[in-house]
Amino acid sequence: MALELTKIQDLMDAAKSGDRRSLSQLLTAIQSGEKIPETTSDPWTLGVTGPPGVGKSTLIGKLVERWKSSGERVAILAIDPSSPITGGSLLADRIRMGGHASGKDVFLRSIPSGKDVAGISPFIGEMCSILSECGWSRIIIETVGAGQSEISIIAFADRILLIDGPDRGDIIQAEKAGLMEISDIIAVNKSDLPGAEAAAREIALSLSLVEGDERKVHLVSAIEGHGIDELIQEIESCNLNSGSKILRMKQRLLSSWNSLLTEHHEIDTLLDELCDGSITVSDAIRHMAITLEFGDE
Ligand SMILES: Nc1nc2c(ncn2[C@@H]2O[C@H](COP(=O)(O)OP(=O)(O)OP(=O)(O)O)[C@@H](O)[C@H]2O)c(=O)[nH]1
Ligand SMILES: [Mg+2]
Repeated sequence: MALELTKIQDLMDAAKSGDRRSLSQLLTAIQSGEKIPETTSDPWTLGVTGPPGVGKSTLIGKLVERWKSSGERVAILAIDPSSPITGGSLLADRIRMGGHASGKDVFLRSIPSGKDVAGISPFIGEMCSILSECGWSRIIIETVGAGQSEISIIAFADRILLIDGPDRGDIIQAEKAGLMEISDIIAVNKSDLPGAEAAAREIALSLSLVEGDERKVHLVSAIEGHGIDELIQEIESCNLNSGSKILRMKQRLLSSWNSLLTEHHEIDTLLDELCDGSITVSDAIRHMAITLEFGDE
């Protein structure tokens, strides 16, 4: 059910003065497609992605610890494709992030996506804006980098950290998913395990083959806390206008465009007509482009 505008405004006011319940309700409203008034805030966002189990949440726990101690307020949006329901995954994420993922300066939201990971992406930008408006100065988006749809989410972050593991399979998976290209910062985690150094060397070698690619590979251990300071320094000084910006913008445009098309009021009719052969795909696209609704614009 749609929330009234005054109710949304009340939630915004309460969330801004620190009420977490109101903030959660606002995020839920955004996720269910409610239109929230635009904000003027400029969110600080970091996407953290990488193959399953490489230590993303553990490493985020370390980043949160450092940022908390320097006075930042950290919000984490953990996109969880394995969980179809809210709640269950939250506890697991908190545990993985360690004791730092709690307290008044941390806000953790698990977003269960089930199979429809790409369906989440249109809302991520808006969620980040609201979080920033409510005083969260560091916003982290964690996705399991397993496929194209996760890229559409992570592209809403202004800087992207790719975490790899010591296994060759992890690196191949990250490359296949196109994560290498879109990432600004690359780290190999689990440096306490054999194989991590070789993995970092291998990635550095493949980057060195691309002219103009100056990214270096950080070797870190989230468990032992090694390499975290250097990694944070690079995250903080990341050039937001690097080569990956155009890829991010392209992804943002594509996901917003996709959601406009899939929410088109005549989509079902057009699909039926495509099925019975009375129109072609080009006809459908032309029709949708002409009749798209762009709100007030
Ligand atoms: N040896 C070692 N193990 C680590 C390190 N970081 C994380 N782990 C372990 O790796 C496992 C997975 O860690 P998570 O932080 O849950 O990894 P993740 O990438 O967030 O996992 P998903 O969200 O399920 O994709 C856990 O058992 C961690 O304890 C590390 O630096 N060294
Ligand atoms: Mg995780």
